[in-house]
Amino acid sequence: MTSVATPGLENAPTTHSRLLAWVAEMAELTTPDRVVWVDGSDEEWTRLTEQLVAAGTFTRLAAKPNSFLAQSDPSDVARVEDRTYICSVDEADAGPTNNWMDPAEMKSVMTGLYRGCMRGRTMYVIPFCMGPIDAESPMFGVELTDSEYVVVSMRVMARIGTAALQAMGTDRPFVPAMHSLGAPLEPGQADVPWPCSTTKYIVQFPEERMIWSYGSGYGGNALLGKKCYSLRIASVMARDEGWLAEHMLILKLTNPEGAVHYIAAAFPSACGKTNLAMLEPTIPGWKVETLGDDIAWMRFGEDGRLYALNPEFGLFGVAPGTGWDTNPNAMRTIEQGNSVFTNVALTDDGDVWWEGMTDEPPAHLTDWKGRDWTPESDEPSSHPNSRFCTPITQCPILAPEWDDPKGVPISAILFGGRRKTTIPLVTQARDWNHGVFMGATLSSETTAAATGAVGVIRRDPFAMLPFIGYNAGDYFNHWVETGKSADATKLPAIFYVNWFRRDDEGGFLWPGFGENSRVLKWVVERLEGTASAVETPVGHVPTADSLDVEGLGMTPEQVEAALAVRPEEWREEIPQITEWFEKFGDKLPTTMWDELEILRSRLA
Ligand code: SAT
Ligand code: MN
Repeated sequence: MTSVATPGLENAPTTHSRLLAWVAEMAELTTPDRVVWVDGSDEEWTRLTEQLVAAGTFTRLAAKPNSFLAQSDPSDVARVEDRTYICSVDEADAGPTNNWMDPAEMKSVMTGLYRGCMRGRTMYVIPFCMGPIDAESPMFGVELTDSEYVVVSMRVMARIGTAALQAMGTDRPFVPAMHSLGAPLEPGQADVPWPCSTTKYIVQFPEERMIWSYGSGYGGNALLGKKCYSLRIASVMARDEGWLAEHMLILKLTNPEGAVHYIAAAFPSACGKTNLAMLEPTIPGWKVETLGDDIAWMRFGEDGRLYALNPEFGLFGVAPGTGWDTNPNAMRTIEQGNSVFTNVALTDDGDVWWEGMTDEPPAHLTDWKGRDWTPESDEPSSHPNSRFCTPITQCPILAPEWDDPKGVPISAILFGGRRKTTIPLVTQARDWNHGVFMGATLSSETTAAATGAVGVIRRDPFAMLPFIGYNAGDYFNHWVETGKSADATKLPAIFYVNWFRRDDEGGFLWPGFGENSRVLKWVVERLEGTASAVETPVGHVPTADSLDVEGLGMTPEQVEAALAVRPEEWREEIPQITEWFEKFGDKLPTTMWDELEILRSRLA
């Protein structure tokens, strides 16, 4: 315990001894002025949001109930993948796709940074649970943070506070998740609206199931229940325990006859997961309901099927491009308020606006950097990775079973990326291993969700490149083994989709958004054995007449171009895939080389 007791440390609302010892240890290291145990109540939300308004971090929106705009430091706007580490004991366990440092060395570096880093600030203790608290084995975590923005955002994104703390009892395991902005305040020093540090570390210790984050207040770097726990740490737990932690949306699709299928889909950040999860079908009689838009935990049920659960409680969606035309259900979700918007523009009547929300921009805005903005301005009003953070329970098409601790049985898994060429609109894998090959070789043009160049093609296996908490070769093998352990007739069918293919003039070949329901329809009809397909070297692609394009106004040539498998384009992929696979050495399952050989010979 601290020698001079930190206020708030003594009267903790728990007797969980490991938790108490850890909080005391971290308070002693970081020396906050006080410790506050977060209860998750409305009163606490009101107090903290008022504090954030007073600090200049938040602007209260006059036009949306209980909603706020945050403008971050312009340098702290996205995940920092080059500062993200998997500190496994053995470097080989981090693999070629993660940054690695020896855990003892990392702890020594970060202990130096953490020493005194909460001076002049409050340390908040946020007990949380990813997934329902009434699950058989609830997945607890506790985040320590000196950021009120993080506390408020975590309340939207996860089940936090007293209910989680009580369920942890006196001794249940939890993931310790330590976070600091790295911006201590000296006595009398004025604070800035968005404190952060130029030094940033986002660190996972997989063996200890522990997270240490420093220097950033932005979403994926600071809301530690999300990517750090629910993907990086959970993927390690999943490997050890025989389940899957994936970067996937979950949706429920009901056909005109009333038959229900649940679909999970993996796309890289900022490639339309939220839009697909909330899609409004354009084809009559079909219905989509939402269960999750970012993360799926999948376990086998007693019936041998794979069941998916969304561990989150809110949506942290990309704002630009979200509008009444493209995603009306997201608009209806945020309209109800209770939301935090980060790095979007402010309208003169106290509402938010961003590119793509409406066809016509308002005549005047305050942009995300706080400057006057008009349609003539050179820069967009909102940062391309600006976000809305909103309760999922406000989604008007939320499926009632979304928080069933059992999850929902998955019929199909889609993988997708953003590719201008080569990848057809939709392809069905021949079998599980071929589907794993599709996932392992998934590629996409980079987006603004991470700092760095935008539009560069990179391999993003299973859309998990920045989120696999261990060696990606072992991760591919875990997928292969998952297939082997299961009854093949009960496994989800796997598909590869690409909404982003372009024609020679650079225009999109497929209209996307609500029209993607036509692809979902084909997927379901494949499951039911009623849609036909052509067998191509890369898998089963719809025959021209099996994809419902009625009323779309596409010419047969356009449909053909969207579905085309061009051997010359695929032959260019082979050396790239070979080079990609070689990175993993003997960690790559031989079945992946076998699949590549099948592709090569089918193309010959
Ligand atoms: O920034 S987050 O990691 O929360 C969102 C994303 O990149 O998918
Ligand atoms: Mn994501």
